[in-house]
Amino acid sequence: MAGNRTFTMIKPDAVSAGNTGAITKMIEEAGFRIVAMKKVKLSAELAGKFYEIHKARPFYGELCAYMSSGAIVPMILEKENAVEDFRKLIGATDPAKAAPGTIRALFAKSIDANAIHGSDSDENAAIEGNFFFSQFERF
Ligand code: 3AN
Repeated sequence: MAGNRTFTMIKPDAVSAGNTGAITKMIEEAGFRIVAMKKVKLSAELAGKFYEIHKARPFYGELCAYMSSGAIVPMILEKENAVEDFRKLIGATDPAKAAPGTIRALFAKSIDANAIHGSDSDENAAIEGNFFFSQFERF
């Protein structure tokens, strides 16, 4: 059975462009409830830990440098079929391939500065949510 929670982060390009509010509005209007949310800046070391599963990929170093270059807004979200529905709302990793109307099509600058993250499985959603939020930060 599909889970009802996913994890997201609004990435540095979208936060610094002032799109946090517009993106959060789209998320809520799509029927997701915000369970937890904050604004933080990762160190390169913490970004490296978060993206450890991508360690072998050629863009790992760049990705960690990018994700620690500015503030991000991590959130835990709730909705039926959350992981799959949220991946649809954000669109493809490469904004040039993202469907019209998706968050990445509207706000992403490039394949690395792509505005937003969405967990790819229930298991990773739980791991990623636990990385950023304690039990006292979920409502
Ligand atoms: P998604 O975030 O859509 O699940 P993944 O898991 O393939 O995409 O990649 C994780 C992150 O790594 C992406 N959000 C993106 O920022 C970055 N990334 C993916 N592919 C590339 C690439 N070819 N060049 C640079 N960065 C990439």
